[in-house]
Amino acid sequence: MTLNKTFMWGGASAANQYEGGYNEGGKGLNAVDVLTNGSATEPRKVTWKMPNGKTGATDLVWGADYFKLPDGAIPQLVDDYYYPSHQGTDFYHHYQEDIKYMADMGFDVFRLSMNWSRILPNGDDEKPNQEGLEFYDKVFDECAKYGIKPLVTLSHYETPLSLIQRFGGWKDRHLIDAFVHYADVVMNYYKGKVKYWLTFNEINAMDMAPYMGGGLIDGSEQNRAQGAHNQFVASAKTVKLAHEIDSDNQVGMMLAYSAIYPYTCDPEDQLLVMKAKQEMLFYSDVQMLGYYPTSRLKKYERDGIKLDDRPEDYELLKKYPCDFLSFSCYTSNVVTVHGDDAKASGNVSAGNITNPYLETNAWGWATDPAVLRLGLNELWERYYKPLWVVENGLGWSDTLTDDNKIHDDYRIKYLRAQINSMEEAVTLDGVDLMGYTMWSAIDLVSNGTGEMKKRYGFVYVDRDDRGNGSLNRYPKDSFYWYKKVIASNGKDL
Ligand code: BGP
Repeated sequence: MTLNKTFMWGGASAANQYEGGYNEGGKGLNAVDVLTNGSATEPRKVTWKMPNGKTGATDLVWGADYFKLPDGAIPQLVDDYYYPSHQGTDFYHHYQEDIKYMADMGFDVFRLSMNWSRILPNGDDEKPNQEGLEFYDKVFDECAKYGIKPLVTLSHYETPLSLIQRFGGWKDRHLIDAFVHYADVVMNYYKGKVKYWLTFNEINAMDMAPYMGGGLIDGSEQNRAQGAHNQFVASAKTVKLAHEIDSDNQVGMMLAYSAIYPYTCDPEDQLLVMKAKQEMLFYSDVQMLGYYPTSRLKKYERDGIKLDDRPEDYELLKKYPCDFLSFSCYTSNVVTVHGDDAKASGNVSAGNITNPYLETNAWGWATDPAVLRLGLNELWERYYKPLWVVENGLGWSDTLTDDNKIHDDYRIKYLRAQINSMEEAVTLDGVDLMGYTMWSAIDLVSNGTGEMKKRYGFVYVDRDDRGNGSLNRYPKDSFYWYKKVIASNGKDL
């Protein structure tokens, strides 16, 4: 298998899970800063306060199609709760050490997100926070020292809390202007240092977790539709701006991709697959093709959804699609109308249909060796625009041995199959693939649960689910394996 010489290998992260320093250097709070930790079986919660002083916390359930805080509840920090994002795994104070580890593995690229509220503490401040700008400047200089290119996500679930408190999140068009102003500030400040940008992490999270994806405190279908529309317009304006600021800039969209299989060959199961794909690919259709797919317009018509839109929105969408499509891909999912049969055959876990041909991890995620080839082909043949795998990895509860080693052969096995599948899409099918950033470069807290025990990194961080630990770093066995993979440009798996 041969990948192009320009193929970029690396690893990924997100500020809200990794950075910490949540109240340092003038940073404002973001959406995730008011999320408690959960567990494999217990959801994370959004904490809030009522005008009368009453406080509480509401479940944040992934996959729920409706999420709403009690009337009048405003998300904010509340005493007596533990918030995993506040410390993350402390990249804020460990960035030099961590980037050195990345350099040792031979990274070409490091994907990180910028904490919007570190730059603009309230999300829409006219003047940026200089200390925040300087922090990322040091990070990019450190990357440059080793020839590592940054891939920057502008918003990875880090909607500034103040925008949520004042506007109810992305349902308000004010957020379009706030976001474009933020993009303008950072793209000018880091001109020449950052060339690859992503707008919204997993933009379809708007449907899957509206608080996380859209800062929505009321995740009704109407608000999700408006939130998505506003993000599309913000994305198009950002593409325009990025190209004006520096013709070298490339802006990608980011989709949460999963392959979807029918449990049986019953045509009804095929229709479920089709509908699930329409839900997911609506987001990439708008940003890569420049228009709404008719299936979504019909759905809005049926459901009585009315968008607060302008004719110029659609001109922008058409004129400024994204330069490339990046996506996360961990697993495949199964759908069926024959839930009872699946149950009787033992193919249901935690309410989801499981695939009898695949193994799952402790969180019920199937490890699917074909998923990247399938996904890459599907997205390539739909858009014929460059692709980038920006998240793929295995969450596992690693054990640190007495001599500070982590023998994560299960992760190596998973990644070997994934990279092989990805390389087949390139070499056998001709997919144009820019790079691969494994999730995650260094251990960080889980997005879905806030747990620390669901680890993904090549480097172990000594920190537990309640934030105890030395924060010392230890390379895992997969660290040395990945170094070989990169050195051989994917040949030595
Ligand atoms: C994606 C997110 C990441 C990341 C990953 C793994 O949805 O973009 O932020 O965390 O999933 O998920 P988890 O941490 O829940 O295992």
